[in-house]
Amino acid sequence: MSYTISTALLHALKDRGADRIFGLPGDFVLPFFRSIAESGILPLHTLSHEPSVGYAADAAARIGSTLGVATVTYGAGALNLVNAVAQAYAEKSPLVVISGGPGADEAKLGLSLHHQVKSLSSQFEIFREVTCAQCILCDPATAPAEIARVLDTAVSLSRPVYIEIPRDIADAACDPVPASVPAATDSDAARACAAEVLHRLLSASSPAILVGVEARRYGLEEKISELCSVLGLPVATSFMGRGLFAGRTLPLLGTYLGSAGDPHISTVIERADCLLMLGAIVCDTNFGVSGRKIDMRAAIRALDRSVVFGHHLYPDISLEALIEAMLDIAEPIGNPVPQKRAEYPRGLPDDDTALEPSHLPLALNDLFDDHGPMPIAADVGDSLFIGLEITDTQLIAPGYYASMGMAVPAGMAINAVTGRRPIVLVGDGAFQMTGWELGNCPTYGWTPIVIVLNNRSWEMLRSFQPEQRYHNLRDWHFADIAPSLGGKGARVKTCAELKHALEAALADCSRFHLIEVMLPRGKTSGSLRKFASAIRQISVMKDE
Ligand code: S1T
Ligand code: MG
Repeated sequence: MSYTISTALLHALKDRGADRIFGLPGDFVLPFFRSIAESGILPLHTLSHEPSVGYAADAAARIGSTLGVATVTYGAGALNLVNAVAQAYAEKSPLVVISGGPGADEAKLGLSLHHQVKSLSSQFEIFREVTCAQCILCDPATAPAEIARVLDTAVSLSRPVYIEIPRDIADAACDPVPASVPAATDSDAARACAAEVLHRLLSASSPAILVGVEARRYGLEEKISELCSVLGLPVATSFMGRGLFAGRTLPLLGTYLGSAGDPHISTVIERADCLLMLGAIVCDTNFGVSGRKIDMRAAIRALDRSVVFGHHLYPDISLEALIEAMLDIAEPIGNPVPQKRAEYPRGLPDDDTALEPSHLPLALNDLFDDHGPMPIAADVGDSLFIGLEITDTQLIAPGYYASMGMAVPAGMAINAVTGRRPIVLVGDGAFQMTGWELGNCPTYGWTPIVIVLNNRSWEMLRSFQPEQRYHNLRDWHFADIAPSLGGKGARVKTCAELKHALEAALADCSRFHLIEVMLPRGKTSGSLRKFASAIRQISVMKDE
């Protein structure tokens, strides 16, 4: 079989688990797009704006625990992607950015090219800051090794990478890309580390386990649930790790969110005298909103291929190697106390009660009880917090970096990857950013159920700063635009209307449904209220 740089790259992506490409073409990347379409190696989904391409590819990576791929043109296209890639970097999603680039002869002309910023390498420099490995494929002889190096780094570090293909080289003949080589872990070191971790857990009087996103990124949910079941210790997920273990038998307490979350879970995690943190990103939304704070000196942190406790550091131990080594020697620790699982509110009134944010979890928990759980994509704003009050299910949400606009493209990606209809929870402000992308659903047969929480407000910001009028938004009547985008819209104001709109959406799998839920300004879910007051308390403490 003969390869070009483009087809060698496409095969390498597929061999490493990528199953589709999201993109938006431009002249610098047209040769690569032609190869995508004509080779048929991976399916291509085009969207309408690059931020959405980035969010969708990132979500595909998250939901499939594999590489996501975003393909864009040089300059105007790629720079439009930077924020989405930054989010993927911060939240550890292995997003492969493929950008077209100027050809060698064009670069030699000495003229400024269209889409060029300061210099031809400005774009490369910008992406260096938001990716963990980069290359420009300027030589067919070195391209296969460069592609392997960059893609394998994305897989092993679970972070975005950048590949630029000069447009005059996309069709050049080259060798196939070497097969991936799993990053090596020293198994003796992993065993020694596992023994020390278990010894510390055994010697503690109230140990606990907190699991974060790396469990999903590295496809370790199964093994971690097995380990947790053997150990019999209380287990919670971080905010970012919410949705982990959905549908498994693991006795999970729920999601830890400091003083903004369930007080029982906060007590267990904050009072632990040895907290095993498995793949949890240490950030303010994960850990900062807490009055008491976790004692990091007594914690064991396995993250970013290293394990740290106290002043000890075991470098180069992947989470997988640690978990496997622990599973080999783990035994039950003490007599686990019966664990109290988080309980979620149910029972939406079937009457004309005016809708408030607290009704959304009732409606969705009832729906999932009746029809089984569905995956959820939640945007920033109250949607993120309403998501915390819904039964554990697969969830894609940018809980840390918190860029608005992800949920609609992420919901479309969930639909593409899993073939299941997702629920998208999105505020009116966030919907204004990327809601138009729904117009691409009919092309690919995607049928998400999109719930737009229309409070005519940037309500989350209002909860930090109540007095300002610039948080007010106009009423855009989002349900009315659904038919022209190829979907069905319903605008609901009462509990009964919401219930019936959800049932109607579920019964009609032929198109996307947009349910515009009218909510009052000045009201939020209980979870956002607690989060905002925890944040306010922390800033008061800092001021004092
Ligand atoms: N721009 C982007 C891309 N992401 C952001 N997170 C922000 C700005 C700041 C921001 C928030 S929350 C919020 C903004 C503008 C308002 C969200 O409004 P809406 O989607 O209507 O949801 P709700 O009314 O439920 O709050 C955060 C805190 O960073
Ligand atoms: Mg709003």
